[in-house]
Amino acid sequence: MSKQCCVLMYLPSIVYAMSNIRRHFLPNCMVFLTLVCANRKPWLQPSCDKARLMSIVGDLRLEYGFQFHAWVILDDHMHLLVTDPDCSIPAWIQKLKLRFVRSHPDRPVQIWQGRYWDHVIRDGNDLRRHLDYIHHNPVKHGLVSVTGDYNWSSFSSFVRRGWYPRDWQAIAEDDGEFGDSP
Ligand code: NI
Repeated sequence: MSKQCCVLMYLPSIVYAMSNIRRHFLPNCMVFLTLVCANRKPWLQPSCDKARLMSIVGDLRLEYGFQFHAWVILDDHMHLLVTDPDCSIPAWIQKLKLRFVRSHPDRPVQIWQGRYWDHVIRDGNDLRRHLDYIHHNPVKHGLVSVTGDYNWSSFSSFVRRGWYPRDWQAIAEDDGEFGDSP
C-alpha cells in the first residue's frame, strides 16, 4: 500500500497532571494506538466482548469521521491504526473506553488502563512496520501459531485486497516499542 503519511511532526505532549495527559495531534496524521486493560486482566477474551468493542469502534468512526486502517484485538489489549482528520483521538478514545465499560453486563469499575500508547506514523517504512506488528500480534502473544488463523484482526481484509499473501508470517519479531510490553 502506498498511503502517504502527510505529517512528520509531532508536537510534544503537555503533562498537566500525573493522570491526565493532554495529547496534540495534527489533522490527518496517521496514528498507531495501543489500549491495554487495567492490570492486564483478559477483559477482552470472550468473542462477544471483542465483537462489542468492534461495534463501538464502528459507531465512533461514523460519529468522528476517522479512517480506520488496521486493527487487532487480543485478550487484554488492542492495537489500532487510524487517520483522524479532526485530531479528536483523545475524545473518542475516552468514549470508547466508557461505552465499553457501560455496555458490559458486570459494569466493572475499571477495565482499562488510564493511559494509552500513541505513535504518529513517520513514513512508508514506519507504516509497514506497524501494519506487520498489528497483524503478527496474535502469534507474538501466543494466541495462534499462524497469522491467518486469527479472526480478530484486519489481516483477512488485507489479504483480500492483495496486500498480504494468505500464508504471510512475520520474518522476525519486532522488538521496538509498541505500548504492549508487560
Ligand atoms: Ni500486542
